[in-house]
This record gives sequence, C-alpha cells and structure tokens, in this order.
Amino acid sequence: MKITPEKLFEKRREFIKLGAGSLLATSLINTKLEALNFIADDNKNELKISPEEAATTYINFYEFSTNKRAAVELAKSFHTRDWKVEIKGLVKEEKTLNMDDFLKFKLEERIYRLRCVEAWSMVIPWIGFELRALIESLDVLPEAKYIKFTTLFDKSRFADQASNFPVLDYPYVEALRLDEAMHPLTILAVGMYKKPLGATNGAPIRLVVPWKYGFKSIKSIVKIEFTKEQPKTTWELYNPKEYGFYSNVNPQVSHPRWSQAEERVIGEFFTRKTELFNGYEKEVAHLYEGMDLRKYF
Ligand SMILES: Nc1nc2c(c(=O)[nH]1)N[C@H]1C(S)=C(S)[C@@H](COP(=O)(O)O)O[C@H]1N2
Ligand SMILES: [Mo]
Repeated sequence: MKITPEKLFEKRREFIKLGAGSLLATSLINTKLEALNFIADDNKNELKISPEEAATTYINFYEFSTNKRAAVELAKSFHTRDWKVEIKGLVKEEKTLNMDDFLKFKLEERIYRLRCVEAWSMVIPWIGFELRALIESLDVLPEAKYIKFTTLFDKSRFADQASNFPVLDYPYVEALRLDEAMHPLTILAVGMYKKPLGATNGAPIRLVVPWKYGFKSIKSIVKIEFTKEQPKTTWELYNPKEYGFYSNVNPQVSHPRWSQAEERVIGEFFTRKTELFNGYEKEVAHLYEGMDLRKYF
C-alpha cells in the first residue's frame, strides 16, 4: 500500500493519542478517572481488604478462559477504547451512553465482601456509583420489573467466544429485579483499589451486587435493558438445578455438589463461616420477605 502524507499524518495522530494514554495509564478513561475524586469508604465494619494481587489474578472471566492464569494473560491485550453501553427496552428513550456519561455520576469507594459460588471469598475496595442513580436518570416505564445486563460479544477480543466449544452460551447475561437494582448497595463499578478497573475485573464497567454470589456481578457490560418478564440468565440456562435467578448468598442452601456453609478467604490461611446474604442481611433481607429462599435460590 502506498502511504500518502495524509495517511502518515493520521497514523502519527493515532500513535500520539495512544502514546499519551499509555504513559498515564492504559486507556483513555484512566486519565479521567484519576482526575476525578471519589468519596473514600471509611470501612466502618473493618473488613480486611484482600491483596490487590489476589483480586486481579484469582479471577473468573470465562470469556477469556476458565483457567484463571490463562484469563489473566489473555486480558492483557484487551482494550476498552470507545466503549459504549446501550440502554434499551422499557424506557422512554432508548440511547447509547459512553464512559464520560457514566463518570458524571457521584463516584464512591465501596469496600464489599465478594463471595463466589465456588466457596471462596475476598474483600474488594470497588469504585463506582449507585445503579439507582443511573436508573433514576432514565425515565424507566412503570411496566419495567427487571433489569438485564449483557457483556460484550466479540470473538476477536474474547478467546472463549471464538472457540469451537465455548464454555458458556455467550453473550453472558445477568439480571436483577428492579427493586434489587435500586438498592443502594448495588453499584456499577468503574474502578477498584483506587484505580480504573483492569480487563481482568470487568473493565471498563461492571455490576457489583455484594449480597449475591459473584457470578451475578457481570463484567464488561455493553447493554442494559428494562424488561417486564424475568430474563433468563446465563448460569440459569447453563444449569437451572444448580444456579437460580436470585443466587443470594445463603449458607443453608447447598450447591447440589458442595456445601455453601463456609468459604476459603483468598490470601488467608483460614476459612470463615458464610453469612446469610453475605453479611448484608440487615440491609437486604426485606427485599425477600415472605419468599421461600430454598425455592427462590
Ligand atoms: N462477563 C462475565 N462476568 C463475570 C464472570 C464471567 O465469567 N464473565 N464471572 C463471574 C464470577 S463467577 C465471579 S466470582 C465474579 C468475579 O469477579 P472478579 O474476578 O472481579 O473478582 O465475576 C463474575 N462476572
Ligand atoms: Mo464466581
């Protein structure tokens, strides 16, 4: 190909743009996030924060790989430039938001327990904003009862999506009842450990619902939809006997193949007793009043 001066100029501009970004951090949003202030969490429950190294390497991100080490390697080349999130379904006005739109919400640090359904746990200092702030800004129609989230589907960026035998039926989908989504503990996270989210942990934007098993906290979201009917979620579809829609952390309700009574604390030598609603019972139990938690697991 013959490179015209215009082409060269364009290339140079691209290069300069990328170069400047990577000097500061790794992507364009990083600059913004570092410039923004977030309200620090005073950690009044004195949770012991997991080592950052553990939180960024002991991960589950099946789109890359089910193998944690392979996933960390594959995540290294994942880019989040020009990230967009579609807002669809039962809203007055469907639209597409970019990261600038999200970074306008009040950012807070939230130190939360994370309990994976595989019976391990961590404590992660997220940075994000309350999902309810986004919902309130959207003119959601009264018929909407659920909110559905979808992860990026891109075979050129997610190795398992390109595989002949993908582990899951992609794109990864998760959902909440609208009142769960409106709960002040539910956040959309854009950072952790005082920095922007890395690709390993769901960059550039992911859900965090601390009283539910980790798989509800869907990573790298590209679509948010408001629905009337309860959406079918990825893990429910994968195995409805093992994974329910609610997936609230519950030490009394065993996974069919293992107990959920205790958890391994990553980065520690001991196990701890798993708490109902992952320790957030006081805050969230009212959402499930009168519901049989064994039936609605
Ligand atoms: N899109 C997507 N989101 C996902 C997953 C995934 O494989 N793909 N894994 C889930 C699981 S099982 C857990 S425990 C948490 C882990 O979050 P972390 O790796 O940031 O600790 O992400 C959840 N979100
Ligand atoms: Mo998990």
